[in-house]
Amino acid sequence: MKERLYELKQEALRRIDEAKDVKALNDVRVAYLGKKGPITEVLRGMGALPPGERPKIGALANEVREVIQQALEAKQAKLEQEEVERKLAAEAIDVTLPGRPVRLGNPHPLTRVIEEIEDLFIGMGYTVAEGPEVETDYYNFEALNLPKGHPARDMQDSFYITEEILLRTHTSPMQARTMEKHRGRGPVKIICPGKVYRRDTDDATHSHQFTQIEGLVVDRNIRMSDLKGTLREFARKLFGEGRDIRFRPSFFPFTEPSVEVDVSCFRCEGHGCSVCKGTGWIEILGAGMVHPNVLEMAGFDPKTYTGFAFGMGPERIAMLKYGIDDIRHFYQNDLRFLRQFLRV
Ligand code: FA5
Repeated sequence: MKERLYELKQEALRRIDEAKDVKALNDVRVAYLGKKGPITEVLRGMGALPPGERPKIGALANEVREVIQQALEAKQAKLEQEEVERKLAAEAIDVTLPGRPVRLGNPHPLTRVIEEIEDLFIGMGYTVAEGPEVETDYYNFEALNLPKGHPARDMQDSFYITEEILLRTHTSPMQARTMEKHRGRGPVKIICPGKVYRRDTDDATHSHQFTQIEGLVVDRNIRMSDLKGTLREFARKLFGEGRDIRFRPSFFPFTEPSVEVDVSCFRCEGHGCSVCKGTGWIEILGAGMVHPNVLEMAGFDPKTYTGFAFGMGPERIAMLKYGIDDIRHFYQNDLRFLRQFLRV
């Protein structure tokens, strides 16, 4: 029996030594020290020994069990330590490695132009107002002196949702909405940027969805000269000092008189080039003095109050400013186009 115990000890120590992980070690523990293991079996068979032998064999069996137990614990500690070291090695951070560059997003060129125009007017004391893109026929047309059936409605081909609701065709409904909020009392001084929709066929200069910025000033004694001074200031800040503007007679049902506004060509200084089609002038927006009917419908007394309004298309302005030849570039999200406007 002594030999059997000796053999068991050697065998167990070898298998402990060979165990590659905690699971294998556990298998060895169960195999040698478990209730059905060989050492327990040896102890059970002691009854067959002469009584003088029993204490010696019992002590030896306990000693073997103790040795195996200790070897198991030592190996377990070693395996755990190795595991920690493996993890540390795997998760080590090399602080000398150069960082991965973070690719920053950048404002869309159109957003930049809109923000630039907003800042410019905020600097002149305007506040920014925003209104709904899904608009009622009343605010989009009727409150702007365009009753149902008015032929000038054809100037803006519309996307109707119901007979009374449509996608706004311009930002001018914000004139009526803002004045109504002021309940007949000036001053009103706002700009309103936002998306607008028209059933226009897409081409290099037209889109069915585009943006506009509306401006509205209503107070006592507002004159056409105030409109001209404001727009001249705007043109100089946006296109450079030395720019001039000119008014050409036009027609909008909500302004009287109405004008188209041109800026002197910034490419050729007014001599004539391909940008200004040889005229020396570039059209940038529509404007005029708020029609008395519009003031009245929004609750303002046209005998006391006058006002001016203007509406521009930031896409067209951005195209001029940056020499972009096709409006569709703004909506196609081609990174080759957008990356040309990275802010540095
Ligand atoms: C208007 O929409 C008027 N509401 C502007 C206005 C406001 C006049 C206040 C008087 C007082 P118009 O239809 O011209 O006007 O459009 C204004 C600007 O929107 C144009 O100068 C142009 O820059 C831009 N625009 C018009 N249609 C399109 C289109 N399909 N695609 C891109 N830009 C367009």
